[in-house]
Amino acid sequence: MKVLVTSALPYANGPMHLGHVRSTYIPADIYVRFLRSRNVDVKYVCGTDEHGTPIVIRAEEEGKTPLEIANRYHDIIEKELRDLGISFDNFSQTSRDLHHDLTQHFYKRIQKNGYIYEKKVMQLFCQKCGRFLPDRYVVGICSYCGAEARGDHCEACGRHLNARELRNPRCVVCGSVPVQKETTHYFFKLSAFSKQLSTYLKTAEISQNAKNYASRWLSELEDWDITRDMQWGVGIPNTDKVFYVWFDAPIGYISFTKEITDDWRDYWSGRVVHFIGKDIIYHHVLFWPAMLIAEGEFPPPAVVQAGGFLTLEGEKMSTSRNHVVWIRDYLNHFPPDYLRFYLVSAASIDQDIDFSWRSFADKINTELIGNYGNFINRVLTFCKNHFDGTLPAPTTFDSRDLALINKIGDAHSRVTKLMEKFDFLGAIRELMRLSKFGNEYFQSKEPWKGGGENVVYLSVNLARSLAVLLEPFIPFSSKEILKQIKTTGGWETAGELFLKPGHKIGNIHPVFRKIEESEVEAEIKKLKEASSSHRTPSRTGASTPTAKTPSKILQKKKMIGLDDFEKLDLRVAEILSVEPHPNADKLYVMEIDLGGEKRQIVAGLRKYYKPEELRGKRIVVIANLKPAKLRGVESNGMLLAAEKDGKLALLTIDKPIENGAVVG
Ligand code: B3M
Ligand code: ZN
Repeated sequence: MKVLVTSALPYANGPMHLGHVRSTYIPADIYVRFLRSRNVDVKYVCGTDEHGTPIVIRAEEEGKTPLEIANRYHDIIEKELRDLGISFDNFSQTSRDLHHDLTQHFYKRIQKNGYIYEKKVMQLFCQKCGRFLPDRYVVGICSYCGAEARGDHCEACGRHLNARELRNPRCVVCGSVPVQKETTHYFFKLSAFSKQLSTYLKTAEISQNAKNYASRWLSELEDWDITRDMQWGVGIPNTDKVFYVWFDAPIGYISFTKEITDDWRDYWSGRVVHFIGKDIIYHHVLFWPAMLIAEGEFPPPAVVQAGGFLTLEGEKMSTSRNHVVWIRDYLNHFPPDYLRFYLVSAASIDQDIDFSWRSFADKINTELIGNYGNFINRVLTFCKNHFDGTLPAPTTFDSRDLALINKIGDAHSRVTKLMEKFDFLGAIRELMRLSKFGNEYFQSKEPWKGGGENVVYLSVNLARSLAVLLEPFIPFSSKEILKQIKTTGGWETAGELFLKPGHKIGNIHPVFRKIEESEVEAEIKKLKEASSSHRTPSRTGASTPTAKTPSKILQKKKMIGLDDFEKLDLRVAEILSVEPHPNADKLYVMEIDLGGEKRQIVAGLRKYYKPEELRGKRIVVIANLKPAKLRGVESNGMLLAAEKDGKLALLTIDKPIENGAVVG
């Protein structure tokens, strides 16, 4: 049976960071390497998702074409992922002709089968920019949960949104309030599939988190607007519009297969396995299977595995605050296998986990190196030094030898079953237990006291088995260890004593290096510096640390006495007027009343508030801050605001009190 594995297509609008790789690329690659090692006929495809508003917005910001941006990030992302050992058979692009042709073919078949209809709709239109505002061109408040959301999706409640469902919408480019304008759109009849999707959810191998999430939506499936009034994307035949990026992107899974093999239809009629992040479950277990059923040529995907999220040092990752670890930076300092090992062995893939440099170093130093690396090293060194690198013929096995032989066979079959069930955490734990058993065996047999034929013969075989079974997880070091042992891989041979007496091992040297405490400290420092220098340049008090618990706050800023606090002259002020800053598009120039005294302050609020929302607001300001010029305009004080994850809220006064009242 042919197997086709995919990872979600990264948007080609920026480099990769740690959060991207954990949920989809590393698990998919582990699975694919496992299948290849078992000689399964598997292809692994992926590529950059190059349509949609994120790329266009980035292109506009940089004065480039969307294709230039897409090509640039396609190359960067591919290199980063391949350097991490992600072994795609194809890493393509959705901007290619083949993909456009296949998308249109798909659409025509879905239409012919009666699942597309046309409808006049009202869409948000920015009069200042002179264009419709699809998806990420607009931001506002999610009408379901009240959080700040983009036009197509609310991250807080996970809903797929229509931009018109946003309260208080604004154009992301110019900040204007859009108007509504009529346009004709094409809709996909998703609502016609609730029965089939309900059966699908019950029968397919879908990770439990995805099943639970998707089942909730089955009874409220709405038809899906697949049209966008913009230029960049796959053209809808006979119109001047393009498909919504989420219509064409999953078709990429098929077009990228078609690009590399004439047997693409067989792969798509075989077992298709999708690895995704948990934020795109809706698209993969509802939209996409329905599209496939509607198109009619291929069955819906057999497997969908949704990975959890990663936080970094206890906080949500944020590219805007630069609270991230970029893959390139990571690779400049540490081996790819360390990251792969850590991300898989920290928790099961469907769980959210926290990446901290300290726990990373601990896990690598104690488990990967202290246990496994140590076993490999001592066994191969002993074989080299005492048996001239040649496997001796064993003598009669005693009970400990036999226990080891059994362990190798048992672990092999257990790990195989766990891998088949996508339980990579279970598999790696099993392998670490086997390695630990190997260390204990070697130690207890004391081969340095003489004899040692059985120990060396069995231990070098175990070293090989471990390297073969760990290859999907840590391919670079496995390759090196297998080279040192002078042998090859092959999953099925890892449960036996594959190496025979007389086998000569090659040159040896330690494969792993310890992570030093100084490296951990340097990384933590780098992260702190990067995120503090990237905070929004504003006088809003936005650099207040955001953390969940008081103890975390205390970790970030040193303790102060009351006298330090009393140096601040905090006052209630009223905002009288708000004007855009003449030279800075993030700033407002505001006039405030401090109880008889009027002042001018400059604040970076433009992204978050409209002038009319600010006028008349009663806020808290630091009144004794030395005046400073911000982009040429003097600011006489600083207002207080709270910021977290790109959201910002002003501190306001909850009861009437005079302007100028002291806050303390
Ligand atoms: N481009 C990236 C994401 O939302 C999006 C995935 C497409 S998969 C077909 O994670
Ligand atoms: Zn606009």
